[in-house]
Amino acid sequence: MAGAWPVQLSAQLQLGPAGGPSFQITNVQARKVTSLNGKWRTIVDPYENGYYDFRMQLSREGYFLNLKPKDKADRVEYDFDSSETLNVPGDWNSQRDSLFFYEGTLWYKKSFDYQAKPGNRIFLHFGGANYETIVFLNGERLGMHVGGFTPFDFEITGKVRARDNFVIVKVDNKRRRDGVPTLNTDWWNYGGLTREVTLVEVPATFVKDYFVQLKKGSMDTIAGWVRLNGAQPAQRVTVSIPEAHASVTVRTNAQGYAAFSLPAQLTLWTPDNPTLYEVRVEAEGDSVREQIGFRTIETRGTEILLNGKPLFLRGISAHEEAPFRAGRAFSAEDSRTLLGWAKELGCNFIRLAHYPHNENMLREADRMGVLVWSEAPVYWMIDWENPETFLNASNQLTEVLTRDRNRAAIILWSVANETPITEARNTFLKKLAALVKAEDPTRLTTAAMMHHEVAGTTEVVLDDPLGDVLDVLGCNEYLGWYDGAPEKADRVTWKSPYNKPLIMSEFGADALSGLHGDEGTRWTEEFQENIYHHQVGMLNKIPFLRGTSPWVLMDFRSPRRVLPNVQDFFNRKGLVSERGEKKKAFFVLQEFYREKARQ
Ligand code: GCB
Repeated sequence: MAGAWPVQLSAQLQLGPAGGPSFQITNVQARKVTSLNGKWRTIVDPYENGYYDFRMQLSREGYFLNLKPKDKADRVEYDFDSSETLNVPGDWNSQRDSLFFYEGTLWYKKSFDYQAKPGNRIFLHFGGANYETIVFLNGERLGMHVGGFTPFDFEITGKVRARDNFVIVKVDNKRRRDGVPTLNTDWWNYGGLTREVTLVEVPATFVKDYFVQLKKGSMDTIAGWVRLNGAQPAQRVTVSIPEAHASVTVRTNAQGYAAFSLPAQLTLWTPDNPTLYEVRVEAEGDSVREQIGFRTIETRGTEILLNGKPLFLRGISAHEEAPFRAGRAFSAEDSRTLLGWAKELGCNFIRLAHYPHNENMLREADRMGVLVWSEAPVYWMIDWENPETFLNASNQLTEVLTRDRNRAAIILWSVANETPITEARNTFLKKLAALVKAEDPTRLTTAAMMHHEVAGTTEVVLDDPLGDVLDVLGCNEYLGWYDGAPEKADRVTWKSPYNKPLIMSEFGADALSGLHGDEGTRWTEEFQENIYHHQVGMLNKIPFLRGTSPWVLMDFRSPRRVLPNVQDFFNRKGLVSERGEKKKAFFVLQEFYREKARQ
């Protein structure tokens, strides 16, 4: 193919899993943004023909070039502009029947004009794309991101034109053994540009990031920091909370960083009274505002204390699955529906399994007063020995921490779910937990771990060595479903060598909404209801139990769930069906939580 070759071949072939950029603008919605949501042209490319040639070298006719025939004899074997469209944000699987099971590469293209204010900087922002994303603007490669659930940005200052820009995105959701998550999960591997895409325009030096939360152990002092990015990193920056008559001015250093401390008399954020304050961060040439809540969270022995008071976490686990239309959830409305059901259950807490959910969810949780467990997609079997896999996991965790560290709702960072106890895994997860603590000393760490029975006794023990470094123990158990009969729960006694609070992070049973029978008939609502009755009896007897988040709020799609006429590719452990119907067990949990709230 003749003509200018706009990209370097060698730079193209970065195939490693941990190519994520560290650059991330926070609180994007408070900036000057232009949405690129809507219909994008798409090409399905299972053989990656738009990327590699027949020698597996970067193709010189790649789709990222958006070639057009130069004359009537010219051969170009693709055409975005007459290809089918998909909506962004949105997974591809639920939008087109032929993509239902698709796992591979799909190309997206969008054209746009853009007039930037001279001197300003422009970024192309992705709220999330699953799983590996390579982004091109006007034929030039901007970079790659790995990980399906966290935001990323590419600077396009000086690259974006007033007219006829085309952004082309290669999204590949093939599962990988060394990926995070890895090959096997129990949820649908929804692919594509699953979250919003925007252009963000900021001043030459701008407020990139800040941490504004109560100082650990204090209820009247905010301790935080601000980070500027740009050519003039040293500036005066004022952080203020007008409603609380609190303000402090600091000077950022040559790296654009300044720490600050700010005394403030605040009404603390609680689930019953989720007070948010407008916080302003004003540098010399840029300012950002955000609604932020303030609360403390700590443990004392087996207690969890919110604002110094013991608390029971009346929770529920949830996937990022869209109510009523099955697919990846992404909107504020989706979040409000899911959190609304949780509130109806009597919840003050939600476990957002098994990966970072979209930002709307966290913002709505802040507003609606629902405490949050946020989780890294380190699930089941990960390539524990692989340093690239560790980098990948820590990168994804850092990205979600960066996005959400000002959300009062988040009290727990979970590093993993149901991972096997081995030396390599212990090292991997202890390192991840340490990273979280270093990044965010104000919140608690946890993980959903496993338990075991002591032979010849009725004792069930949670003694995973990971518990040593975590603040709160999480445990998944399926007594009555995968593990014995429902009555087994009546007999067991729970033990743990740790003087730490326990959250029963999962228990439950499948039931097809509307399927009825006696309580001994599997898949019926009555079977599920019965398991919940036995669970409640058992949970009430665990002295160090400080929370529950049963599995799961709503039925969700999973390729592992194949039983015809019952599962039909849905995990049916929801207390609510994907059509919003409440099952009988919903009301058992609701009653348990009413009782807990009364205590
Ligand atoms: C688990 C997993 C969860 C599954 C659930 C189940 O332990 O953590 O992701 O969906 O069990 O339904 O088997």
